[in-house]
Amino acid sequence: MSERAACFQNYLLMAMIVLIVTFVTSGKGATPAINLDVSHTNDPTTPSGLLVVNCSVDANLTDMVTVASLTVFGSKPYGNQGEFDELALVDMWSQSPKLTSDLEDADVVISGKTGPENDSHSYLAMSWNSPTPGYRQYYKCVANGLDHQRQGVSIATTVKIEILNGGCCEKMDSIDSQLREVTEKVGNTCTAKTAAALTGQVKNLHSKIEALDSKIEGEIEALASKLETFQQNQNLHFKMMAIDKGSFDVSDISKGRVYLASKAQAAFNIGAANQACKSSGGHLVEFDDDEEYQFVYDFATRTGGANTFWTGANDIEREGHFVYFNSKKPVPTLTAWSSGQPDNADGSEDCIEIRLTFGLNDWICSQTGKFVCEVELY
Ligand SMILES: *[C@@H]1O[C@H](CO)[C@@H](O)[C@H](O)[C@H]1NC(C)=O
Ligand SMILES: *[C@@H]1O[C@H](CO)[C@@H](O)[C@H](O)[C@H]1NC(C)=O
Ligand SMILES: *[C@@H]1O[C@H](CO)[C@@H](O)[C@H](O)[C@H]1NC(C)=O
Ligand SMILES: [Ca+2]
Ligand SMILES: [Ca+2]
Repeated sequence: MSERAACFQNYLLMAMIVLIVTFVTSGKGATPAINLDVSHTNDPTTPSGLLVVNCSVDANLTDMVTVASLTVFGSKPYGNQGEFDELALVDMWSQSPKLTSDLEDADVVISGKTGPENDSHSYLAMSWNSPTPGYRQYYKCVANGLDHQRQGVSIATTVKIEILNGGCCEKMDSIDSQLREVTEKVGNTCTAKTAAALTGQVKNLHSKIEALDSKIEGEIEALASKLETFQQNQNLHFKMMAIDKGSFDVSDISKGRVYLASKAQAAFNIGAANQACKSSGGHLVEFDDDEEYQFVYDFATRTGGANTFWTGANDIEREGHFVYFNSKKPVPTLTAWSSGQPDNADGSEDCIEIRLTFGLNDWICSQTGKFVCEVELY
């Protein structure tokens, strides 16, 4: 037994009769009186790894007013919690922390102190680099001292250090990359599914819109044609309204036109007749072709009341060159001419009549007859 140990034993024997041994476990109570901090880098066994074991006592929180000694133990390499080696010690007499066993050739930095009485900052700290792979899993700290009655008190705490094999960082990296892989897979699946669903919905919408479009187009076309018909009808209505029915007999509608035959027979005045036609929304008749001539001839025949029905065709301006009075357009070649006509008989036949008993003929412009107008309804 060393001189120091013997001294401490005497001190204890003098101070107390019963040695009360109390184990205070770390984490019990709000603030533990004895703290064993074991801090380390993720893997202290790596060459750059650092392990720090620090035991401290806050005397204010315990009955132990005097901390006589602090001892740190480590479980045996690969050993159980119950098998400890004493590693370091500090006591109130020497005040110089010491390693008490060989730590696998580790370069240990040790610090610490105890007391004086009522000092709340007793501690014993050890730190060293890269513990050997068979590092100690458990560390224990024991504080021996005296309480207010100068009775011997002992408190202790034990901690286990948890280090992932192969290094925490590598494990974390591996888990991280696995997570990322899963996330990507889930993400891709979700995206692909969502995209397919969305594409389907968009296509669906497209075809619905197209269907609607063509429906609307059809409806618009139908409406447009209805409107056109309506406008035509309205136009027709107005034009029919504008015809002086007291002065004219009105034909059926043919190709959007009606023909008017003056009710009165009178000496023909081509200008006045055209003006009368204009008053009813038209002009002296102008045949575009034989078909139109035929329609008017039939109308005149039905109307009757005269043999002569005057037209807008004449060669007043230039003999033999027939034009229409209103439009000045040349009269097209017609096969409807009565045989031998136009003949400009006596050199004075410059207006064209429909003679019911003879056919299309040039005759003297001032002769008595009815005249025929043409009204374009639409
Ligand atoms: C150990 O703990 C004491 C008290 O908390 C502190 O003063 C000291 O700096 C610590 N030592 C190390 C190496 O952490
Ligand atoms: C411990 O108690 C002493 C005396 O009452 C006081 O001065 C000191 O601040 C206390 N320490 C702590 C950490 O509470
Ligand atoms: C330590 O504290 C106790 C109780 O508070 C007191 O009786 C004693 O005198 C103190 N000792 C010193 C050295 O201050
Ligand atoms: Ca003539
Ligand atoms: Ca003639």
